[in-house]
Amino acid sequence: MDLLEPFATFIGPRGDSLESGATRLVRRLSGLRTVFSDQQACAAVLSRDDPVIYEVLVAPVPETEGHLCHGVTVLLPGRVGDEYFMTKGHYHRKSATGEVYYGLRGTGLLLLQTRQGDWRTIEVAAGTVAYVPPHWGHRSVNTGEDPLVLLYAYPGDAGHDYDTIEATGFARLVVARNGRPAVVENPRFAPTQVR
Ligand code: M6P
Ligand code: ZN
Repeated sequence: MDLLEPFATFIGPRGDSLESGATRLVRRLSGLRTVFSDQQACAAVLSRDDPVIYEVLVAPVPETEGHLCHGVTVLLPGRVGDEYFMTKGHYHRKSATGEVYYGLRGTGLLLLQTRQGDWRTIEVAAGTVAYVPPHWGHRSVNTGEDPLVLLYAYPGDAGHDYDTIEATGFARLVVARNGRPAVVENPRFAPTQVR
């Protein structure tokens, strides 16, 4: 039996420093071009700058069955056109696996959807414990003025399926309307055909 040494990671008061060998993934707008619906607005921002949209601090956990992958996402405030900053979003490669989020700071929405196009939102703020059940694709959206900081945990063998979201998009967009977040239909959404 392979025993992993128990460990803890330190999360600072701003939720932005996970130590103990955590890996930091930095996602900039240039790597998220297909995520935002307003391509003109995206190009306009990129002509000036390549802003960080979010960072994921990943605790050093093997991505295998039995483990619990966990870490912290720091999603910055901002918009591309009317659309709030958000994560790429994914289903789990092993679809029948869930995920838990715990809100540490900021405000936002979790956007959830099935492959058939059913969708839900969950409001998240400091103290929210949100559950993503198996089979639901998920994306985090920062609708506030501060970084949205979320702790997450999911089964080690879940894996990330980004291809489906790349192909279909999300059923709903989260946009600013009169300065407030609104969840609107995505005209380009193409749900996966049920085989
Ligand atoms: C959450 C978790 C991570 C994920 C991160 C960013 O914190 O689900 O596994 O990597 O969000 O989301 P994405 O990978 O979809 O860009
Ligand atoms: Zn996930």
